[in-house]
Amino acid sequence: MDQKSREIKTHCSYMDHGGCGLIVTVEDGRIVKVKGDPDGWLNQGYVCPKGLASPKRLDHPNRLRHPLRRAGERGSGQWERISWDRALEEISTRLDGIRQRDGARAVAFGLGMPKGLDHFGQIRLANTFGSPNLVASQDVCHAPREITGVHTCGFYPVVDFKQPSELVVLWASNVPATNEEGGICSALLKQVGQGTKLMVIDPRRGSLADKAELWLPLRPGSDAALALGMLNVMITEKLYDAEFVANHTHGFAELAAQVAGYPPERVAAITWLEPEQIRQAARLYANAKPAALAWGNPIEHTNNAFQAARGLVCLMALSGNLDVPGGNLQPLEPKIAGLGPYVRADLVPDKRTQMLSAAHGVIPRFMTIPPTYLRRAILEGNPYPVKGFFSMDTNPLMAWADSRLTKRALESLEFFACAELFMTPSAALADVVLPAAASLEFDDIGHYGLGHGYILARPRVVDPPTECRPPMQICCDLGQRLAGEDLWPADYREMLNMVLEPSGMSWEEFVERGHLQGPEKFRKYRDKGFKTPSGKVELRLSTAEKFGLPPLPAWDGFPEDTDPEFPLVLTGRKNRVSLHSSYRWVDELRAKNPEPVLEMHPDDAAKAGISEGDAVRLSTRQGSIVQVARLSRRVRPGVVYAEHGWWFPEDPDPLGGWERSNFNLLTSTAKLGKEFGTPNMAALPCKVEKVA
Ligand SMILES: Nc1nc2c(c(=O)[nH]1)N[C@H]1C(S)=C(S)[C@@H](COP(=O)(O)OP(=O)(O)OC[C@H]3O[C@@H](n4cnc5c(=O)[nH]c(N)nc54)[C@H](O)[C@@H]3O)O[C@H]1N2
Ligand SMILES: Nc1nc2c(c(=O)[nH]1)N[C@H]1C(S)=C(S)[C@@H](COP(=O)(O)OP(=O)(O)OC[C@H]3O[C@@H](n4cnc5c(=O)[nH]c(N)nc54)[C@H](O)[C@@H]3O)O[C@H]1N2
Ligand code: SF4
Ligand SMILES: [Mo]
Repeated sequence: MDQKSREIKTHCSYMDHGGCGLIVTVEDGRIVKVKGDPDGWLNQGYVCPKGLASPKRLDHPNRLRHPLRRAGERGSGQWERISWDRALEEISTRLDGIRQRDGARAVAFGLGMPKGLDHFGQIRLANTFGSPNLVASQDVCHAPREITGVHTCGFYPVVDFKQPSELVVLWASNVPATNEEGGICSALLKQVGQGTKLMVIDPRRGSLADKAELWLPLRPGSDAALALGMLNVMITEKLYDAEFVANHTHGFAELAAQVAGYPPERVAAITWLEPEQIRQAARLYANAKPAALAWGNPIEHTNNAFQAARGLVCLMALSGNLDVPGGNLQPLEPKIAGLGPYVRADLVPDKRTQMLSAAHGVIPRFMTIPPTYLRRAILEGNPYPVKGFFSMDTNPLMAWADSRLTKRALESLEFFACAELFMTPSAALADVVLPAAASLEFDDIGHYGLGHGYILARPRVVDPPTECRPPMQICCDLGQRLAGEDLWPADYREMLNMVLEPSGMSWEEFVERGHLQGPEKFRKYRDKGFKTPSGKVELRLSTAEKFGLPPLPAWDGFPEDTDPEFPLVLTGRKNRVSLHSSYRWVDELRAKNPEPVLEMHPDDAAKAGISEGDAVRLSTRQGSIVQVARLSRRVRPGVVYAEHGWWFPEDPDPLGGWERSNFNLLTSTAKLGKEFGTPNMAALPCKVEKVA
C-alpha cells in the first residue's frame, strides 16, 4: 500500500438496516476499495453487492450538491440554487409560521426505514418543535411485531442467530437478500453448516427452502390462520412446554378453546397446504430445543398484522423459546442513553391524546403516525389539518400505499421541505430540498433504539461534498432555529456523545472497540416475570377490554375478497441488490437489476400467453403498472411477485416516471388494520396480461 492510501474500519449502513463490518481503503480523499472485515462482529468478512457498491453513491454526477428552492409549479422540475442560510431560514420561518397560526401539531415530520442516529434526531426534532406527529413506515415495518410483542410478553422477541439453535424457522423472512436488522445471513448459514435445521414458511422456494427440512408454500396473507393451526396441533398433541405454560402464561385454557376451532383440516383449506404439512410444522417447531423464529415483512403487510403477530408470539411462548439462547430474545441494552430522554419525549406530554392516530384508535404504545392518517389529515382535515411537512430519509411517493393519494397530499401541503441525496419523485414535489451527506461521509452510531441490545460504530471515512451536510447536522441546524440552542448543539457530533455518555466512553474509544453490547442474560422472567399486567405471557390479553383489542388470536378472513376478474394473488419481496426505491441511480446496482421484475409460475404465464422477458401489465382493483415477466418454478402457482420501489432516475419526467412500475399504485388505504393502520400491501387479487 502506498503512503497516501489508508484503511479505515467502519460499519456498512443506509444500504439496509446495516451491520457488516467493513474495511474501506481511502486514497487522496476518495474511497478506492471496500471489503468485508473478517473481524466484523456480525458478518465475519461477509459483504453483499449493496455494501460493495455503497461508495458509488458518493461521487455520482447527479447527486444533490446544493440546497434548492422551487422556482416553478410543484413537480415542474424548475429549481433555483440557494445558500444554506437561506434554505434553513425559509424552512424554519415557514414551519414556525404554521406553528404560530395553527399550532405545532399542524406540522408533521417524516421518516423512512431506520438508517442511522438521525432517525432519532428527527424524532427529537418533532418533539422539541412541539409536534406529536412523526410519520413513518412502521405501520408496515416492525411496529406490528414489536408492539404486539410488548403487549403479549412485555418485549419484542428478537430472533437469535448468534447462539446455536436446533431449528430456525424463516416465516416470511427473506434473510439471504435482506439481512434485516443486522441479522446477517452469513451467521445463519454458518449455523446451518454446523447442523441447524431450517423450516421455511413462504410461498416462494428461496435458496434456504432448498436446504430446509420443511417448506410450507402457503397462500399469501394466510399466516395468521397457519399460526392458529400450528397452535391447535401443539395443544391437541400436548407438544407444548408444560412447565413454561403452567408457570409463565396467562389464559392458556382460553387459548386452547379458541384454537380448537382451527384444526389442520380447516386451516389447510385456507392456507392451500395439506393438513399433514401443518402437523409436521407444529411437531418440528415444538420438538426442536431451542428453536428461533425469524419473522419477515409480509406478516405486517396486511390488515391482519396484529393477529398474525399475536399467533407467532403465542407459538414462541408455547414452545418455551422466549428469552432462551438460540430462541427469541429480550436483549438488554448496554449502558447508553435511554431512548425517551434522548428524543425528549417529555416535551410533548399530551402526545398520546394529540397525535393524529389517537383519533383512529390505534394500539397503545404505537407512537409513530401511519402514513394513511397523515394523508387524511392533509386532505380531509381529519381529525385536524396538517399543513407543513419536513421529511428525511424517505421517498413517500414510492413507499406508502396508494401513491396517487400520496401525490395529492404532498401537492396540497402549504409547505413541504425534505433532505435527500438525489432528486427523487417525492423530493420533486417539495418547496425546498436540502442536500444530505451520505453514510461513510459522517460519524454515526448504528442500531441505537432498535431493541437488539447493541450499538455499532460507523466512523466517517471521507468528507462530504462541500455543501452536503450530515442528516444529524441538518436536525441540529433546524433544531437550533426551531427549538433553541439549549436543546440542540451546533455540532452534530455532540448528539453522538450524548448516546455514549452513560457508558463513560469517548467516541474515539467506541470507534476503537467497534461495538457495545448489553449484558447477555437469558430467561430473565424466572426472576422478574414478564412485563405485562399479569406478569406472564398473555396468551389471552388481560388488557383486551380496556384497549379494545381482540383478546385471543383469530383468523379474520383474507385481507381482500377473492374476485374472478383478478384470479392471481399478488405479493412481494425485496431484491438483494436494491433498497426499496433508493439508489436506482447507482449504475453498479442498477446493472444487476435494470428493470422491475414480476415473477410468476410458468403454468400461470402459459394461460395468459406470457413468455420470459415480456412486458406485462399487472392490475389490481386499485390500478395497474408495467413490469417485466420472469417465469420461475420457485413461485407457487397462483401467486405473483412484483418488485416495489421502482422509478426511473434517467426518465426526463421530473417525477422520474413514478407511474410506470410503482407497486404502490396497486395498493389502497381503504382497508386498514385497526391496531397499526396497516394497509394491504400483500395478498392482493391481481391479473397479469401481456402488453401488446
Ligand atoms: N409495496 C410495498 N411498499 C413498501 C414495502 C414493500 O415491501 N412493498 N416496504 C415497506 C418498508 S418495510 C419500508 S421500511 C418502507 C421504506 O420506505 P423509505 O425508507 O421511504 O424507502 P426508500 O424508498 O428507500 O427511501 C429512502 C430515501 O432516503 C434517501 N436517503 C438515503 N440516504 C440518505 C441520507 O443520508 N439522508 C437523507 N436525507 N436521505 C437519504 C434515499 O435516496 C431514498 O430516496 O417502504 C415500505 N413500503
Ligand atoms: N436488499 C434489501 N434488503 C433490505 C431491504 C431492501 O429493500 N432490500 N429493506 C430492509 C427493510 S426496511 C426491511 S423491513 C427488511 C425486510 O426483510 P424481510 O422481511 O426479510 O423482507 P422481504 O423481502 O419483504 O421478505 C418477504 C419474504 O416473505 C415471502 N412472502 C411473501 N408474501 C408472503 C406471505 O404472505 N406469507 C409468508 N409467510 N411469506 C410471504 C417472500 O417470498 C420473501 O421471502 O429488509 C431490510 N433489508
Ligand atoms: S448485508 Fe447490509 S450491512 Fe451487510 S454489506 Fe450488505 S447492505 Fe451492508
Ligand atoms: Mo422496513
